[in-house]
Amino acid sequence: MSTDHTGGYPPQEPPAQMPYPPSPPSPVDQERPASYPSPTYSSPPPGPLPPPLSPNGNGTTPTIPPQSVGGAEPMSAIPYAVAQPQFPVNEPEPTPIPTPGVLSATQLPSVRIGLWGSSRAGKSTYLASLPIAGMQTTDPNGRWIVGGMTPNAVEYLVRGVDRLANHRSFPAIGQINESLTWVFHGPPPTERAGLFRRQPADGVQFALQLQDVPGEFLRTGQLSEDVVEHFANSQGLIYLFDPIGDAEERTRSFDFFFEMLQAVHARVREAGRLVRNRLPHRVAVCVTKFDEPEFFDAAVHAGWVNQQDFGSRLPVVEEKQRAAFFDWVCRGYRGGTATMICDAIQSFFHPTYVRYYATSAIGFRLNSNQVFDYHDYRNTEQVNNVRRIRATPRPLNVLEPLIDLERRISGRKR
Ligand SMILES: Nc1nc2c(ncn2[C@@H]2O[C@H](COP(=O)(O)OP(=O)(O)OP(=O)(O)O)[C@@H](O)[C@H]2O)c(=O)[nH]1
Ligand SMILES: [Mg+2]
Repeated sequence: MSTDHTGGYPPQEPPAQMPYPPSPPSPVDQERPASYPSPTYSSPPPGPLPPPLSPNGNGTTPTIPPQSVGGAEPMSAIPYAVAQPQFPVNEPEPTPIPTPGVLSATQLPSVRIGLWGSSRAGKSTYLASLPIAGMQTTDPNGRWIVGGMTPNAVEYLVRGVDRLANHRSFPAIGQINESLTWVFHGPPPTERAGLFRRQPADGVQFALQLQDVPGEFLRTGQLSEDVVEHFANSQGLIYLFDPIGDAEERTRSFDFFFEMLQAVHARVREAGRLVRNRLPHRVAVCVTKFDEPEFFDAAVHAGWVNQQDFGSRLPVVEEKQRAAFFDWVCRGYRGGTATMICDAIQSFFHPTYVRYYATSAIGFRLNSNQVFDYHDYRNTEQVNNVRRIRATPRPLNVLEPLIDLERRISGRKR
């Protein structure tokens, strides 16, 4: 297949491309190109720079190594120390209960969302982590419950949660192309609960149709009509972008993605549903495996990661910087064909329809006080040559992209 995948193909009016910076952005040296907004810090930036790290595998040189913070747990701010809250020690880590049974929801508004990602990008783990994320929601108005609408969908959920939370293992390699309808029950919208505090506010409910298509099914030349149809008829798309995959996989990944976009674009055009020559879908682009040290450290060094100063003090990429963060992941971190994925997303979809997230289905390992520790946050381990999850999964930015997609599609404000 030709590598020139973009030449001359619609959609027209491609948006201006961000110039690729020669080096990753740094909040310290202030040399970040204008196209990369400087990350903001909730605390003072680090002091004198330690010696630079050696270049990472993709040719970029991290400029801001984290400071080494000595002492007892929790250590480790990113990359500066913030006053540590006191927590009771020796708290056992709670295991979430499995998801509830079949829910009757025939009258629910239904939103169809396609889930796309290259082979091994983390699609099945993402789906399995959704009910866990729902149970762990910290929304003061209540939690989200994710349930299946068919026995198949329930079985998929229960199996996935059991594997992830109880057995701490990742989903088996996908074999079948599963179509799932799930119901999401959420707390009432914040504004309403605030404005009409004395009235019993209704919770939010919607049904979501998703398809867990194993990467093998998405390979060039194997794109089935059903899959194209599913994506063409979806109102939203979740694109899981794996920052880790090997070079060969990267190239194939772009080939699959581009082939799918072309096929879906043609189908939507035939149906007369293009919006100013672009696809009408709302899109959530999730950079997966944010917890993976190889990638997370590079993002920290490049200055994209802040740390919350409350609760578990989790790492965050600030909302207004997420588009630039994704641009950096594609062009600055991965490079090669990944840059074309960025271009394709910006060309096929309306930029205002696309939002970006730093996602982890398993989250970071927290210390025994449930606080993030920069010196020991890896949440995977090898046991008898099998990759396992080290601590209770704490999904990060898993439910948020979906809820936000549904809101944007249904036109609800919250
Ligand atoms: N560190 C980390 N690794 C992850 C995460 N999610 C998935 N992985 C790793 O990625 C592998 C593939 O994840 P899957 O969820 O099976 O990926 P998939 O996209 O469903 O794969 P196919 O169905 O084969 O296309 C897992 O076995 C894990 O090793 C995550 O959140 N963090
Ligand atoms: Mg899978």
